[in-house]
Amino acid sequence: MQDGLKYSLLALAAPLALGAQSAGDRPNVILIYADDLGYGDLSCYGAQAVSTPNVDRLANSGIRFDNAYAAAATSTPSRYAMLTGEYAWRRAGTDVAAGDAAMIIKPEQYTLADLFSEAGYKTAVVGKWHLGLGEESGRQDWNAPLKRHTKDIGFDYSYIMAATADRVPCVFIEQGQVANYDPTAPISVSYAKPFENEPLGRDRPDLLYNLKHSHGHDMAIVNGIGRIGYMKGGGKALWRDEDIADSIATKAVEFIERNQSEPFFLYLATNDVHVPRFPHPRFRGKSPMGLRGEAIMQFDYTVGQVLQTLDRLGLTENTLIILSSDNGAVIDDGYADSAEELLREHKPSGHSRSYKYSAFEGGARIPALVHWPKQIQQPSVSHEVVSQIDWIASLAKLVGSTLPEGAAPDSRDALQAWLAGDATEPLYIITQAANKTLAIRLGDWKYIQPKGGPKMIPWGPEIETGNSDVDQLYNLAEDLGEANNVAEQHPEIVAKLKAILKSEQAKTKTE
Ligand code: NG6
Ligand code: CA
Repeated sequence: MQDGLKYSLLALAAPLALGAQSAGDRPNVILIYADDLGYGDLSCYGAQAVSTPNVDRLANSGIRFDNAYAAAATSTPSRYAMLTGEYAWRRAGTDVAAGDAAMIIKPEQYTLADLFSEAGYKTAVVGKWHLGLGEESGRQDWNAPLKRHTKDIGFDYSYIMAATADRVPCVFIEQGQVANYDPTAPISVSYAKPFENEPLGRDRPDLLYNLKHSHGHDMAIVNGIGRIGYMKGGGKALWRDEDIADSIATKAVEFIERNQSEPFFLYLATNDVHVPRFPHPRFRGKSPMGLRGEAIMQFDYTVGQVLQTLDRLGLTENTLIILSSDNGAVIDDGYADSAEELLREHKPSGHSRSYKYSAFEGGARIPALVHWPKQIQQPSVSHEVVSQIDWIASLAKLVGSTLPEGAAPDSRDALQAWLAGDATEPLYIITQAANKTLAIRLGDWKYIQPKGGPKMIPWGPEIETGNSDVDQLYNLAEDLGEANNVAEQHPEIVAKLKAILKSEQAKTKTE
């Protein structure tokens, strides 16, 4: 089922009247954006070892894409590209961000949130942010309102984690201030040096009572788990990892309830299934895959909370939900959570090669589901090659907006592909691996730029980078697993894809 390239199209919904919706008719839009959820991690994508009934409900009455891509194989560049419509490789400072990074998207940049805000939507981001906060890296005062945050780039409401659950500060930030702030425990954060008298994971394994690290993650200890970066204070504002998903779901549901009578845009970025995987006790022991399987179940539960809320408020019919992930799957990403040992037959990347970080398909090929009962009446599987980079231009068309000059430079209108599952013309898709290697997909062909360097990631996870000294060309229709490099047999296709990449790279303005 997963190598869908070979399957014929299922019945597609009747042609849609796409384009600007009349003002009173505009759908609510919810992006449910998972973290590190792989192509093969959902039952609607063929997973057997875990069941995801709420996500499957979207697939059963929406469009399921089997050739969808994030713009990058890690979080920060992927989210940057998705929210701005500009490839992250065009900009310095868009690699995986520390928890004390300054805001990577500048207030003057146009974002998906600006688009909806200007179109009269109420906008929110709830969950994992990972795009920096404040004006200056390492100089934020976490005990006061942040000088720059999500409201400066179009979000009316926010309840976010600054970076990731494995990076300090381990607190939620609501409307630009630490939520549940505890004045008795002022917060200090550093990525440069430890704080005196604060125990570190590398010295005090005895304090790591919830999860031990397998690589990295040996600095600050919060909730019995080692993190990246140093932190002091926080008190009652510190999150408990087992409650993160519920906090995110609650704030998302409250936002929907508050805005039920006007159009809203919700970017719901879950912490699941990123490390440290430490789901709520009610999921414990429920998956044969252990913590990683339980984190997938918890993700599905969050989706269920959203769907139940929409049903209860009568909003399901005219809410467009796009569910996807920021990058491909990863198994051991730095904590000894038995993900590797308990995997058995489960294939987090489906039949794709490699994982998160990689230039191979496991890096940026992601699940993607689109659900909008009012427009999409019949379920289908779409084989169109689609990318998140095109969301902003496509959604602009949907709400009848014109992007300002220079905004979202890499985003193209692919609304027909995203909402009807069939494209008028095939678009090429560029993806970026963790080492900045670029790959391009056009039709069945995928080309990976030559880049020297190790074949395996040298710093921790056992993952193939996709690096090679020579051109790589794969025919994904015949060889989804990227086993046979056919660059030498098809020099004309290599030349064509190289030329497209070259002209795209030439567009980058030097800062
Ligand atoms: C890596 C982390 C990994 C994860 C990743 C970013 C170590 C050893 N590994 O550096 O655990 O946090 O960065 O993941 O620190 S992402 O999905 O947010 O891009
Ligand atoms: Ca991620």
